[in-house]
Amino acid sequence: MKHLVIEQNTHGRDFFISDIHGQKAKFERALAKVEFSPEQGDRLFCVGDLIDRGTNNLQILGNQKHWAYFYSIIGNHELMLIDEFEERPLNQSFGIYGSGQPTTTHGMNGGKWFAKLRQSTRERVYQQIKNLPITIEVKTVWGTTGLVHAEVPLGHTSWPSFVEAVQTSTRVFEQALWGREIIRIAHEYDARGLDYPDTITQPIDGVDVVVHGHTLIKTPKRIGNRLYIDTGLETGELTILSAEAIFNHRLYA
Ligand SMILES: [Mn+2]
Repeated sequence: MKHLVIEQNTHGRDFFISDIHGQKAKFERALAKVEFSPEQGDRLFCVGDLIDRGTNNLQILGNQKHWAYFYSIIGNHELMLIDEFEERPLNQSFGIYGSGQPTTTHGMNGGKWFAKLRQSTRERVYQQIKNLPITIEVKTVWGTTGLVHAEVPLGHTSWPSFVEAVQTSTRVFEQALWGREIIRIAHEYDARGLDYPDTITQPIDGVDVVVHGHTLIKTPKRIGNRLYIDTGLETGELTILSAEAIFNHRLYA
């Protein structure tokens, strides 16, 4: 899977969102809140998990595919879909042909909609998702933003080395898409009212901010230069942050 470097936006604004999970109404409310305008050059970056749980998966995927400047990286839900498709490239045992066979990991995690699609649609969705990058780097006037779905694993303190390790190490790849170690440590320290240890606040070099989704939180949460923005289920609304807001620290403490 690719790593993508996106140069500075010379026309409009850049926005970051995560874990849309097929929820069209929430997605549209988030865009309306910031008056998102692709016509004026605004760009949108999703930190993975476009799909599953909601009922508008194909529509969100269609938006990602056809809108100008709607980028997304891959999340663990996209990864589960890829695994499901590659294991069973034909959908004979699912959906309208369903025969009570055991479901897949993807199916158990909000992904049953995929098995119900006709085969040509499944192939199209698979191709789109398989082509999503795993990491994106977005240059902005204020600094560089790195995007990866779940986390940069503990002990990785250089963005360029991490980006390379994701490509070469299965373990790092899986942690990058599924990991919750850093935020779990932060929650433990929060619960005890203690300052975070250096192991998790040590900045990741070679990038100014790293944006993550994946782990549900009440409000956007910063740990060192890692920023977690998945508020989609806790508050019922998706968080959408502009690059300007992120770098000026206006929307998170
Ligand atoms: Mn996730």
